[in-house]
Amino acid sequence: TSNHLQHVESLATLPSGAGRISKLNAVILGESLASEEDDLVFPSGDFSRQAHVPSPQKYLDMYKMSIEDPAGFWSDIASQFYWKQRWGQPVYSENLDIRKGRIKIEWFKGGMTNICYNCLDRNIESGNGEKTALFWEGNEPGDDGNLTYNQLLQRVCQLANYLKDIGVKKGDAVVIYLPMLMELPIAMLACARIGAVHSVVFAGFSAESLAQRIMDCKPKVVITCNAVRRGSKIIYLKDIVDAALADSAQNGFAVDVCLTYENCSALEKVKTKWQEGRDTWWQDVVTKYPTTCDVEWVDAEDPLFLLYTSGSTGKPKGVLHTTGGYMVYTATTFKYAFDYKPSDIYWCTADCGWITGHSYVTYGPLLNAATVVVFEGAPNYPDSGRCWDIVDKYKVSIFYTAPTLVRSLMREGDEYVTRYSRKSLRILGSVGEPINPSAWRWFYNLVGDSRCPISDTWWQTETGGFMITPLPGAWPQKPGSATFPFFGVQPVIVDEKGVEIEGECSGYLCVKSSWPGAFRTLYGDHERYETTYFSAFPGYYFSGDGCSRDKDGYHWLTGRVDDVINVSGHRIGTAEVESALVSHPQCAEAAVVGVEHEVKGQGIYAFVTLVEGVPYSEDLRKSLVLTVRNQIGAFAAPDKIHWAPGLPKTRSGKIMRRILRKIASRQLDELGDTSTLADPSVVDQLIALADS
Ligand code: 6R9
Repeated sequence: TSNHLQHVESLATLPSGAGRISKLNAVILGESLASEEDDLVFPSGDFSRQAHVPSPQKYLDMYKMSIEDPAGFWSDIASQFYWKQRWGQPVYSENLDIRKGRIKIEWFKGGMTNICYNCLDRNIESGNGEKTALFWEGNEPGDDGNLTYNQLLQRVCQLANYLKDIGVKKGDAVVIYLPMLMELPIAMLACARIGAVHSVVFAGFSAESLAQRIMDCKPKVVITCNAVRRGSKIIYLKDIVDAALADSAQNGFAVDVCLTYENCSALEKVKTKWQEGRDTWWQDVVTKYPTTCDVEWVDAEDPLFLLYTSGSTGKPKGVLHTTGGYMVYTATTFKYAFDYKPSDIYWCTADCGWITGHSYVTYGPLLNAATVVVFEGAPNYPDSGRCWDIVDKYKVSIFYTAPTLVRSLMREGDEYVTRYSRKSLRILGSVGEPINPSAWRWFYNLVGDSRCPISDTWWQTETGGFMITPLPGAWPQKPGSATFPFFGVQPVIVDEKGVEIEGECSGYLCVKSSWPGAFRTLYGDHERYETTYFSAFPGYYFSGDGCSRDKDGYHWLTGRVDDVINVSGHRIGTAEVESALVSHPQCAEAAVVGVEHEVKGQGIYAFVTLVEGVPYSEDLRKSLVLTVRNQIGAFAAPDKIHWAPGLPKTRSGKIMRRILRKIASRQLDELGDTSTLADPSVVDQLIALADS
């Protein structure tokens, strides 16, 4: 069925002579203690024995089932959720082949359910009402709170009732622009309860980016807060929202209501600007509503949320996820990849403004009745031990974060880690970019005391949930490899002609059949969905990532192969940064490439040419960087501006980024052929100006 299956089968059935395989058998027999040999890191026998998937064989059996009978496999799992009405037949239908017509993916169509009901009411009915759903840790140590499942449901219902009362209906969009307060998952769940479509915008985005998203999805209401503290800084979010709403209104779309939470952790009481008739304090209205609210039953294929993400052109893409398949998929991936048990305390450091916060702060964990830590602050405030302080305080057992955070803490020294016990930790997780083996080992050996498997989860906003991920009890790990596909996922590696390559190889990572958590379209632009993801390699979903597979069938992600840069796990399109730069009145042209960055993974390196007669200066550099910060957000600010009198272009006028990448990374002896350039001398000019 799949060449992946052959790989893992051969791995599991090799004779036990080789050292590697006898180790593997030891794992299967549950005899091995945590040990490291060659490049393999084994879970301990104790760990494997208690795991949901305790052995390669068990993984293989389940994987095989999921590929041979996806409908049966996923129906069994879906039956564990509450459905007002069961789905019809077929369980799923798909067309991933652009040559055969419109791309279409549907799962559990005809089934009526509600994801908020499944996160809250269902878990309360099964006896988890008094279990802690959320622990909230504020920016300031000592500032904290918590909600049980019962209390969370009440809060969600109050907001849901308020939203209904102001006219929000099934299918309406709601934009949420909040920091990591409990009100953020509350707002997401309240939308889901009434069938409204939430679109969370990361609260680090600028007013312009927010306005762009508001104008695209046209929400009735925007939910925000007055201000937030982050580290020692205070950020006045409402001012940013005001600017975005003014911008949007000027462009013909006025938002009716701006619901503003008064965030008490923003201790300084500043006067929040107010537009009467539009702005409402959350605390003044929401708390007056009843604490129960009927559920809006929706079709499995009704939209749940929109989340904008960067692509290789300037305009962000509104990735649309629907309800039923996403629910089943996030819950299942969470359970298996983190080997989740009811006694776990789970903390994911991602912000709900990104997909990780949707699937693995809010939905996946709550669907499993997990206890989730929500952290408002910054990981280095008041010092670099904050994460481990939080781990000890809440007895966190599953800690999920990004390589960029691991690398930045690694630089601060081991002392910040060893000062804390971390005894509660059981499993570690990594997401957002490839984790370099050295960071992997530091995370594993130091943070996890060499006893916690690392789930290095490869997935995307588009995939909804984990695609390639270790199942921590099943497989020995290789530092830096995301290992094997999750149940139901058929990854393939293709060459530049779109031909699947077998065995040990590297190429473009595609997926060959649908999975329940897949996105269904780009909001308002199904054609862009088809061209971006399904046209490069007809017959497949193309991820935009490069990948290699080693002799044992392990997958190694190698990063984006398109014009997307991954900065600290945040996707940023080079075109977006370029268009921000050229909007500066003194910038004529810009070309942006990614360069290796010690902490961020990739940094943003911008080549700019200036309007005729404008001299380059330090002030101009600052002003260019500021333009990007203002238009996209601080996280997209270029690390380096390289003034260029001219850019290397082909005779047809195409910028040769290959050459720019080499110059940016100072690999000057690898520039390759420059003879096809319209003016080869610009390359020497650029090199001469590189460090000025
Ligand atoms: C979940 C998320 C997706 C892109 C993806 C890839 C990179 C994410 C990774 C990883 C290697 C991992 N990526 N996880 N690369 N190993 N474990 O990050 O979604 O923001 O959409 O980014 O991130 O390049 O294509 P998103």
